Amino acid sequence: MKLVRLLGAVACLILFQASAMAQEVSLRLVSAFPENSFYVSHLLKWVKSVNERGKGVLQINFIGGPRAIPTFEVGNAVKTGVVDIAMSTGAFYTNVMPESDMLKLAERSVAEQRKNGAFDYINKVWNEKANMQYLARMVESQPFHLYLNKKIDKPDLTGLKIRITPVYREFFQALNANVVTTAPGEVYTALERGVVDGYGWPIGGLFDLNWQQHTKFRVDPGFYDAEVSIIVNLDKWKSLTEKQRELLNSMALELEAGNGFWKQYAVDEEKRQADAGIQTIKLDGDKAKVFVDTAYSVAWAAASKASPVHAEKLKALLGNR
Ligand code: 173
Repeated sequence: MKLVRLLGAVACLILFQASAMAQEVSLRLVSAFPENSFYVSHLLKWVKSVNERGKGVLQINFIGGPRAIPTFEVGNAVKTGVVDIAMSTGAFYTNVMPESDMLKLAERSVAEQRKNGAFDYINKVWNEKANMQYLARMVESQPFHLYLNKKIDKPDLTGLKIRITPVYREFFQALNANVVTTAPGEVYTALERGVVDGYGWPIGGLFDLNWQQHTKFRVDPGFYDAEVSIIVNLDKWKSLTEKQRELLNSMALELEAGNGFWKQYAVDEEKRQADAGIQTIKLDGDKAKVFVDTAYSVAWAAASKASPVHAEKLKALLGNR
């Protein structure tokens, strides 16, 4: 009799475990940024807490960086469900929709975007055009800069070849640059071989891939705001239970609540660049204003041309000029 009871208990336990496991979903995550970038370490800290909090509910399984899915293919991989979830920036998936690159133009924090309807509007567009749920913006307060190996004394890049992504295209072309698009993973070699005279990148992260070894100047001021976000395949998102979606949403808010971190990171990285011997080319006063105004005006003009209705709406919701 005792044995029967024991067997019964064991059977119950197995059934209970099996049903708990059946409810736990595992999401496949990739990063469009290289695995050794700081963004990925930041992401993996978050994944760790999701997995701790999500025991029996939801787990995230990090597959890898661009070696798993090349940088500019990550957007399509999320759209089609080849992967469930990704960390990327809009500039890497303009091949999915042109609107993706507009988030760099945000002059309001993601906390404000959640309050004023921008976040919902982004999700409407991302749902409809990219089959994606826009889960969280995990990088803010990281202006982009132009980095150079040749000295300039005015904002004119005539005769210079500059590495870009869609982030910088219109702006650097407006400054007369010749441009070449590459993923972050190819910048080091392009610099080392002298294929490019400079590149666009945010204030932070140069050291992750050793670009400081081949960087002489940073042009100030910076412009726009680097956007790095977490996107989820919409079919996968819809297939989740209420509890699983709630977990991801609350973890997204927790991640964004830590975004103040990036302000100090910007200060630290600026100092680190100076310590590494990177000199600043500082455009002052009017020149600085024209530089930044041009950056925004050419980018919004390109956005309006590519997607007039969404650009106008996003400009009203994200912009501040
Ligand atoms: O320069 C880039 O590769 C780029 O577009 C980007 C966007 C956001 C953060 C870092 C880089």
